[in-house]
Amino acid sequence: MVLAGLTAMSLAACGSGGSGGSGGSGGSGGSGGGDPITMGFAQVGAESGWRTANTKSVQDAAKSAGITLKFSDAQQKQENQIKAIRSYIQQRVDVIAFSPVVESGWDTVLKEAKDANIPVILTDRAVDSPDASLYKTFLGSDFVEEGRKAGQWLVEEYKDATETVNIVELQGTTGSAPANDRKAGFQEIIQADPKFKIVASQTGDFTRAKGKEVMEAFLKAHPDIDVLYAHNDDMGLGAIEAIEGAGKVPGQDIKIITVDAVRDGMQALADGRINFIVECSPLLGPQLMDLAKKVVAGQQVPARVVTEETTFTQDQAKQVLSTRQY
Ligand code: GZL
Repeated sequence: MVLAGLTAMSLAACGSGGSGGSGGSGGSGGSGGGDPITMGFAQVGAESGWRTANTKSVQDAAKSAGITLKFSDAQQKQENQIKAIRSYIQQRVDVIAFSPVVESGWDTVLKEAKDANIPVILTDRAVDSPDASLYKTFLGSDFVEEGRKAGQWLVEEYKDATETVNIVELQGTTGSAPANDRKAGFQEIIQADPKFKIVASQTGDFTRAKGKEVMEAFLKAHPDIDVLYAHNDDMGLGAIEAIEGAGKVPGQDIKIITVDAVRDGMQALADGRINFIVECSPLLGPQLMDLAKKVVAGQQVPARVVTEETTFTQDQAKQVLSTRQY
């Protein structure tokens, strides 16, 4: 009777959809019996400095929290992430966490996790599923706001300009939440002034190599580029190689705005080769482990946990560079 009562209470406390995690007792921690929790984490890949820092944050935080971590790297392929999630369901982990490489195509596998009573936490990137009961919470940045911040700096930087400002844009991975939202937020701000023209916009898949390749093509097609807006530092750093290869001075001939604020990006900002960086923190590990413990224990958690982040100018980068964790 007592056990039945306790089970009923924990189910009632677990909020939207499914049970808090008492079904996923494969990690033996799901029953809330104080045993270590087992988390299955399906990472996007290792495409950027941001991703490397994010992986380290998750792995270090799991260790500090006493959570057993099963980790997979999907090499930026959705099918690999889906395979990894299915294997975690088979292994009956207590909780699954992942950063969806793209926004769509997750409902089936998330339903399988829900049917197996294994709670899912979205971290870093979101999904576009209308069924919010398929996951317990989303922990990550507001990418639209990051795009707005990039646009607001540009508007301020060119407030006295009367000529057309030609912009090229290196988008993140096609279909990913950060690419869609950083584009939308930036567009929302600059469209207020017709002098801002995006003359080319293409994905660089968040990597340096692709960023360099696409920027080389942009430079050939558009000899009069004024600004580059890159959705992450790594593509911006690749583009800098292309800009220098074309005999132009990054940060002067072509002003550069990026997102992330990883060490190499902040170094280029301090050196004057990037003009402005919008921070996107990869250090999600501690908050993720905290949320996992609550979810497995069947406690209520907020549907959305937005990470705190700021922006950096060249002077600010010089001041903080030595203190950066990643
Ligand atoms: C953003 C994250 C993005 C980074 C890129 O939260 O998903 O993916 O901005 C990374 O550097 O590749």
